[in-house]
Amino acid sequence: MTSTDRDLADRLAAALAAEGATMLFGLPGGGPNLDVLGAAERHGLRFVLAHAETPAAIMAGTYGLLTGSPAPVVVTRGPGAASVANGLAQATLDRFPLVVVADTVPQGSSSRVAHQRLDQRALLGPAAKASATISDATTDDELRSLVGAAARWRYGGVHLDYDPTATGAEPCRELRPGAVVLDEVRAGQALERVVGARRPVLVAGMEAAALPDGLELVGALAAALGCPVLTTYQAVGVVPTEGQANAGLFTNGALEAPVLAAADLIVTVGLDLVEPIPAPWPYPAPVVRLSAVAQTDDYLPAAVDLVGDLAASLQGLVAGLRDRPPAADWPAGAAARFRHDARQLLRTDPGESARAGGAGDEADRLGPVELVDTLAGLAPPGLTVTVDAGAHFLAVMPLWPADRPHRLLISNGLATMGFALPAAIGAALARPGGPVLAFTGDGGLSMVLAELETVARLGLPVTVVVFNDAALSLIEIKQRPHHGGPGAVRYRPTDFAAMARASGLDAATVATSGELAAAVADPAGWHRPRLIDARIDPAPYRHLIAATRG
Ligand SMILES: Cc1ncc(C[n+]2csc(CCOP(=O)(O)OP(=O)(O)O)c2C)c(N)n1
Ligand SMILES: [Mg+2]
Repeated sequence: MTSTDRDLADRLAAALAAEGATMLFGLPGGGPNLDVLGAAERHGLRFVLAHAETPAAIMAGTYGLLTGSPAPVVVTRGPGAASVANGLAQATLDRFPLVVVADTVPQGSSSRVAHQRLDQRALLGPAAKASATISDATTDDELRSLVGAAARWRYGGVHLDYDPTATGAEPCRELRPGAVVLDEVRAGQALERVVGARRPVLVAGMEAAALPDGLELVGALAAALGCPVLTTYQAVGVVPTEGQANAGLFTNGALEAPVLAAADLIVTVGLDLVEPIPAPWPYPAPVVRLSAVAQTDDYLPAAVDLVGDLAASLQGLVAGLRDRPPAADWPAGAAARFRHDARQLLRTDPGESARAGGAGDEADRLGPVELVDTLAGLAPPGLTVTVDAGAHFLAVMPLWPADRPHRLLISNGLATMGFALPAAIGAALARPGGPVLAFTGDGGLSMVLAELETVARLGLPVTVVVFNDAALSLIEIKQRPHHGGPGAVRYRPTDFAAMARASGLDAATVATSGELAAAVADPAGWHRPRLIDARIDPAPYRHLIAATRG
C-alpha cells in the first residue's frame, strides 16, 4: 500500500459515500467483490442483490439518476464484466450516473491465469464515460474524481477495474470538466433571435430535465415567450404534459412536424443529440441551441450555439425578455391545440373499423391505447412510471400524463429492451414508499424476468404491466416479405401471471379494459409487488408507428 494505510476497498467505499452514494447493487463473485461489499456496508451503503449484471446496473443507474448521486454496481471478473456491458452502455447513452466496479484477473498473475481473463478495459471502455484501473497506487482524490464523474453532467457510466496490486496503471485523467463560461456575444445573439421571433418553439431535452430546477426554468422561458414547448422522451414532464405550454413530444418523427414547420425559430433547450431518431433535420427555421455540452456532430444546423451552464443560459434569456418584450404572437391555446391534434391522430386508426367488423370477440380486444388510457385514469398520485423498448412505447409516451420531469423514465439513447423492470426497482428504492408502474413488452420482460423475485424479496410497491402479444411487435411491424416471417418475431404465448405468482407477486390476467380497471381497483394494490398480464391486440401498432414516425 502506497498512498495510505487503508485498503482499496475501504478507500473506494469512502469515496463513494463522500460523493453521495447510499446504495450498492450487483451480483458478487468471490474475494475482492466481497471486500468491496463489506467496506461499502461499513460506510453505510446498503447492498441490493440482483439476478444478472445488466439489470443490476439499470437499477443502480436509475437510483443514481433519481437521487443525483453516483450509484455503484459490483460485478465479478470475466462473465460478470461481460454481462454488465449492456447496462453500462445504457447508463452512458441514457446519461445515468453509474459506477461499475469490476473484479479483474490481477495484473501480476495475468501471465499465468487465462481462466476468466478478458481485456476488460478494452471490452468496457468504449461503453463508458471513463474507464480506469484502480489500485493501491490510486490516490483518494483520484478515486473521488473517478466516482464523482458519473454524476457530473453529462452523467454516464464509469468503469473501474479493481486490482489493488496493479502497478504502472495509466494515471487517471482529470475528469472534472472546467466550467464553460457563457460566451457573452453568443448569449446576446441568442437573445436577439428570441426577441425577434414571431413563432418561436422550444424543444426541451434531457439536459433540461436533469437540472434541479428544470421545471421552473423552462416554464419561465415558455411563459415569457407564450410559446409551445415540445419535449423529448427523456424530458417528458419538464413542462407539464397537460399544461398550457405543452405541445407534445419531439422524436424527430412526423407527429411534431406541424409544430416545427410553423416555427420561425427553434430553440433547443438541453437537447442531447443521442435523443432524436436518426433522420435528417428537416426544418428551415433557424435554430438557437442551448446546452452545457459542445456539439460534436453536425446533426443540427445551429444559427447560434450557446454552450455553457444551461440554467444560466435560461435565466439570462428570461431576464433579457423582461427588458425587451418579444415579438412572439402565438394565438392563445396554440400549444394545447397542437398536443390535442397529435393525440387525436394517434387515436384515429383507419384500420380499426375494419377490425371491429371482424368476427367474434375481435372488437372487444384490449388495444394498447385503451390500456394506457384506462390506467392513466386510475393511477395514484405521485406515481413513477418506467417504459421498455418496444411498440408499446408508441402508446405510452405521448399519452401518459406527467407534471414534472423524471416521472416517466425510458431508455431512449440506447433504447435497450429489459429496462423497465430493473428501472422500476431502482425508482422504488430511490423514492421510498412511492408507487411505481413498469410498462413492458413480453419480449423485454422475458430478458429480466428473474428480477420479479427481486421486487417480491424487497417488498417493493411496483406494478408490472405486460403488453403481452407473444411477439416482438416493434420488429414485426417493420417486417416485409422475406424477412423471416412469424418465426423471426413470434413466441409461444406465455403465462406471465403464473410466472409472477411463482416469484411471489400478486398477479392478474386481463383481456379487456373492464378487467384491467377491476384488477387495479383496490388502491392498496399499488403498494404491493404485482404483475398484470395484459393480453393485448397488437394490430393498432401499425397505425401508431405510421402516425408517430411518418
Ligand atoms: C437488448 C435489445 N435487443 C433487441 C432490441 C431491438 N428491439 C427493439 S424493440 C424489440 C421488440 C420488443 O418486443 P416486446 O418487448 O415484446 O415489445 P413489443 O414491441 O411487442 O411491444 C426489439 C427486438 C433492443 N432494442 N434491445
Ligand atoms: Mg411483445
